[in-house]
Amino acid sequence: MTTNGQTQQFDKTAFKAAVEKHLTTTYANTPTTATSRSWYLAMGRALAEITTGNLLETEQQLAEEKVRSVNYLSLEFLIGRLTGNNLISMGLYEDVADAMKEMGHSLTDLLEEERDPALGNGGLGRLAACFMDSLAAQEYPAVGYGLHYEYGLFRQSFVDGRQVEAPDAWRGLEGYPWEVVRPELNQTVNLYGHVEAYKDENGNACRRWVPGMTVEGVAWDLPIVGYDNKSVYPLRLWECRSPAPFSLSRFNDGDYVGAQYSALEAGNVTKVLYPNDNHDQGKALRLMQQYFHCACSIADILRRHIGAGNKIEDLAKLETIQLNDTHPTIAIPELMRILLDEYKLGWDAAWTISSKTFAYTNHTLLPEALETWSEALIAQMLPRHMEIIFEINHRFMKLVEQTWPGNNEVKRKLSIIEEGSQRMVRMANLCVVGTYAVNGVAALHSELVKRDLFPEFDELFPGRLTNVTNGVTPRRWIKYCNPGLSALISEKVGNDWPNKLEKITGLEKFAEDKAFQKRYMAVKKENKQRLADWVKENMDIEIDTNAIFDIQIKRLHEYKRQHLNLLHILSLYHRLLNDPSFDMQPRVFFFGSKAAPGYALAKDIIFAINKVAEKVNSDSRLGGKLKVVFIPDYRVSLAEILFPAADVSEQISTAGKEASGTGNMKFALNGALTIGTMDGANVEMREEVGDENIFIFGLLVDEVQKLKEEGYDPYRYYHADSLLRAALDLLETDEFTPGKPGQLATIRHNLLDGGDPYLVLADFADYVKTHEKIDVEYRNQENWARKAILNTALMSKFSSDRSIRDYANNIWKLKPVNR
Ligand code: TH1
Repeated sequence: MTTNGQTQQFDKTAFKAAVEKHLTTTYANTPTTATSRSWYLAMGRALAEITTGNLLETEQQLAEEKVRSVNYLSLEFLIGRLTGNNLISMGLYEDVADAMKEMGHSLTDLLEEERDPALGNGGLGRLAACFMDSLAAQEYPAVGYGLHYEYGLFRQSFVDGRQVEAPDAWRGLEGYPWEVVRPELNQTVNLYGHVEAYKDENGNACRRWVPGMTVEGVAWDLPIVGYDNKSVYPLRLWECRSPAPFSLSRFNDGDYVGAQYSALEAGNVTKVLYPNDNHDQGKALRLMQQYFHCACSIADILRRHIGAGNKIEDLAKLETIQLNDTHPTIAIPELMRILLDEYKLGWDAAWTISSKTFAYTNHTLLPEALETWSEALIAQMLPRHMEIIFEINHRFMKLVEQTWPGNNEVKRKLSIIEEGSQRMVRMANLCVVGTYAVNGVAALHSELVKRDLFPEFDELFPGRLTNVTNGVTPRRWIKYCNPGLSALISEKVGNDWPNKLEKITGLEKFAEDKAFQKRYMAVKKENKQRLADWVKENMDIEIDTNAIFDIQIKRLHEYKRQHLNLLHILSLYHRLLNDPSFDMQPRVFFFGSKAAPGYALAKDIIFAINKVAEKVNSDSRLGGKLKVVFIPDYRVSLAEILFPAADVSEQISTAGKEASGTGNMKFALNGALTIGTMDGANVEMREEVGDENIFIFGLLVDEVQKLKEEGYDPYRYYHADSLLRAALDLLETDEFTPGKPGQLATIRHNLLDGGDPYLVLADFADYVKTHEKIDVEYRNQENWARKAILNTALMSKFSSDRSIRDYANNIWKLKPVNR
C-alpha cells in the first residue's frame, strides 16, 4: 500500500473485482476458460482505470492553476511495455502481484503477454520515452504529442541468416489496454488546395488557404505515470482517419468513387512508422505524417490554452514546444499560419509569439539525416505554409545582409531555401531561425553543432545554441530491469535513489569491499544466467556464464561499426585456429540490431554476423572460447534482459558521428565496462568514471577529419597489418558459407575499394589491442568487480531526471507542480 503514489489506498478486493469485470464484460471470457493473454488484458484495463482518473484530475488542476507547461513533439516515442513499469511508478507491484496470485496467476508471466509498443526506431524515440517518464517523475507539467501508428517498427526474423521484415500490429485485435480514445479532442486537418487573396471587413489585404481535402485526427491518450507521486500526464497519439466525404472537390465534381479511393489514402497516413534511423528518405507520405502530427498537436495546444481562458498573446508565457529533431518543424509555419490567418495578428506580433514558443533539439550531424523537402512538394501539399516559409526566409536574409553586407556565399549557406536544380527547404535552418533555443544532445556533439554545422548561426544568434546531455530513466533501466542490483543498491544507499540518482554515488565507498564485490558479481551472474536461459530457450544455443558477455545492441549503421566488431571476432577466430601461443578468456559476443529495410550494406552485415555465428558456435576446434549470438527482433523488452547481463559494452562509432548514444549509459549503470571511442556521451562518461574504468580507443574527432583531408587509404592498413588482412580475407572465402565463396565479400569490398567511409580499418589495430587489455583485466575478478561497481556508482549524471532539469531550468523555464 502506498500513501504517496497513485492510489490513496489499494483495495485488493475491489481491484480483483475490476479485473474480473473486464475479463467478462470487456473481453468476453470466463475466469475458468480465459487465457493468460486475456488475464493480462483485463488486469491492464483495471489498472488503467486508476491512471485515467488521475490523468483527468492532473489535466484539470493544471488548467485551473494556469501553469506553464512543455509540449514535447516527436514523431517517435519508443515506450516499450507499460504494465510492469507503471506498476512500479504506481507503487503497486507487490500488491498487484499478490492480487493476481490469489486469482491463480503469476504477475511476471502475465507481464510477458504484453506486446512492446514499438512506436520508434531507436535512440531518438527511446529518449522521448525516458523524457516523458522524467517529466512525470518530477512533476514538470507536460504533454507528449506523437502519432498513433497502426504498425510500429517491423518485426525482424532471420531466414538463412538474412533479415526478414514483418508488420508489427502492436495493439492486437483487442486494442492496447493502457490507451483511451478521446473523441472530444479530435481535430480536422487540411491538405492540398490553393491560397486565395481577399479583403477583410476593414479592407485589408489578407490571404487564406482553401484546402483540397481534409482528414480527421483521432486522439488516443497513454498515461505517463509519475513515479511515487499523483501526477499522470498524457502521451497523446494522433490517428489519421478520413471523414466521409473525403476529397471535397472530387466529391463535388461527382467523382464519388474517386473520393472514396482517396479515403483509403487518408487511412494510410498513420498506417506505419518509417523504419529509417538517422536517414531521410524524402517521401511525400512522410511529409504528410509530419504535417498531420503538427497540425493536430498545435491545434490541441491552442485548444488547451484558449480553453483555460488565456489570451493568444500569452501563448509563449504559458506554453513551450520542444521539437524532437526537425521531424516536427512544419509546426513553426503552422502556428504562424494560425496566428496570421485565423487570429489576424500582424507578422511581427505573430513571429514574436512563435519564435519564443519553439525550441529545437538536434540529434545528428550526418548529412544524409538532415531533412530537406522539395519546395514543389510543400507548395502542392501545404501551399500557405510554403508562402510563410518564403516570408520567414525573406526577412531572415535581410538580417544576414545587415550582418554580412554583400556576402552572397554566407547567404547561400544560411538560407532556408537551398538553390539547385530543384529548390529544397532545409528544415534545420528553419528550426534555428524560428526557435529561441537549439540544443545538441552531448557536450561534444553540441560543440560540433556550433563549430561544423551552424558556425554563422552561432554568431548571428549568440547564446541560442546550447547543450543538454542525454540521460536515461533509472526506473525502467535499473529498478524495473535489474531487481537484483536494485535491492543491493537500496540496502547500501536507501531506497529513494530511483528518483534521486545522486544517491547512488554512495556505492563508491563499497567498490573495494570484498564482500560487496562478491554480492555485486553474484547479481551479475544471475543476470547473465537469465540471458543464457533466454538464448537457450529461444535460439537453442548453449552459452557459459563464466564467459565474458560482450554486447553491442543498437540500430545497424555503418557509422556505429558493427562490422568493426565483426572484424575483431574474425581476428580472434583466426588466432585461435592459427596461433598456438594465443589464448583468451571465453567470450560470447551478442548483437541485437535491426537494419532499415532498404539499407543493403547494413543487411549484408547482419547476414555476415549470422553466418559467422553459425560456424563459430559449432566449431569444436575453438574449445568453446568463442560464441556469437545475434538476438532476433531486438526491442525494448529484450534490452531489459540484455543490459543487466553485460560485462562489456560496445560503443565504437567513428568519432564525431554518434551524437550521444544512450545505450552506453544503460550498460554502465548496470555495471558493464565500456569499450568505446571518444564520441558522443562516451566522452562525458569517461569524465565521470575516470580513464582507468573505461576502455577508450581510436581516432579523435580532429584526427578523423585530418586523416580524411590528407586522403585516407584503407589499403595502407590492409597491407601493414597481417591480422587485419587475415580477418578481411576470411570474408572472401567460403569459410562461413560452405560451397558459396564471396557471399560476405560486399563488406570487404566496401572497406577496401569503397573507401571505408567510417575509418573501420584505421581504428582496427587499437580496437584489437584494447580488447586484449579487457581480456587481461577480466582475469582479475576483484579488479573487474571494483571497476564495475564504480561504473554504477559514478553514472548519476546520466539520469534523464537531470537532463529534464537542465531543459526546465535553462531552456523551458519550467517549474514543477506538485499534486
Ligand atoms: C539518435 C542519435 O543517433 C543518437 O546518437 C542519440 O543518442 C539519439 O538520437 C538521442 O539523442 C538519432 N536518431 C535519429 C532518428 C532519425 C533521424 C535522426 C536521428 S539522430 C529518424
